Amino acid sequence: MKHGNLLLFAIGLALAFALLSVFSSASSQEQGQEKAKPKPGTVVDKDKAKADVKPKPKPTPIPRPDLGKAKPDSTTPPPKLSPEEIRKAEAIENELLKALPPAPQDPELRRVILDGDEAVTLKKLVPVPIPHIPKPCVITAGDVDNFSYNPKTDTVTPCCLGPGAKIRNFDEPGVNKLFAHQVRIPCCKILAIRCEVRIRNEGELSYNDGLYISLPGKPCQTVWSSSISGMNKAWPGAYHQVFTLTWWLPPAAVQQINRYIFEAPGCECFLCLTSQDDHAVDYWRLYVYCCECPTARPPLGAAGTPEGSVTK
Ligand SMILES: [Ca+2]
Ligand SMILES: [Ca+2]
Ligand SMILES: [Ca+2]
Repeated sequence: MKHGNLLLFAIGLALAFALLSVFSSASSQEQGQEKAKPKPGTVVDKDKAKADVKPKPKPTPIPRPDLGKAKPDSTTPPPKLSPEEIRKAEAIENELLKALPPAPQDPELRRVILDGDEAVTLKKLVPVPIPHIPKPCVITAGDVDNFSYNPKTDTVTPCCLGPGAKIRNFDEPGVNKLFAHQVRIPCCKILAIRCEVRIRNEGELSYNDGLYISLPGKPCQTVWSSSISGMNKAWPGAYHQVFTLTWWLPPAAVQQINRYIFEAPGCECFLCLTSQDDHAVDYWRLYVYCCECPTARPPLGAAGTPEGSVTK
């Protein structure tokens, strides 16, 4: 009996196996993949699982934007430039930079004093001891709105640019444009100025971009300038990466601004905030620390108050 049962079982098993083989050979590749699926609870060999997944179709290459007409969005990778395109872009930049007032040669006017503790920095920057830290006059130019661009409202008041300059408004995307905007500053003796600007890398040759602060006039006089990479080693970072730069103007620059304020007719005082050329500008903000000692002139300009802000 036992042998008989065993024989029947063996025949059954052989038949089942034969049927299964026939079924398997006729099955599709998809079924094969399904068969390879691990049972619930088993450990998945991730590499093997990856190898089994159908390769994704190659993405269609993104057309390279025309120089100066780039309108990238945050999902587009930075366009990789060929050596020839780099040469072209450099030529465009060199032409563009001719519209800017010359950068100061004096190393004291090119110093970068990065933002630090307010009291400690003021103590270092102000030549005479101050009894207490005065409240700064805050001047905001442009809307603090994370680069929300509206061509009707984000317009700049251009300053210190030569004829034919390609001008960029606040929040305006794209490359090869100069940002230049005039702000009113308080008519006071200034102790120190802390600056803040929020910018976004727009690609192309953004690594060589720079910032300038000039005194309006004929000609304009640049009282401070720096390359952006000299202010933040992470610049330009990833395409469309946003940077908020904060720094103090060196005493030599403040001295020049004070001389200008002292001579400004009618106590009408302005600074020209400029930057070039492959980054968008969300806003600029200046914290102007006025000396509270009495002067013959009004302590503050009409548009600047410690609480308020002006855009022009
Ligand atoms: Ca805006
Ligand atoms: Ca550039
Ligand atoms: Ca803005």
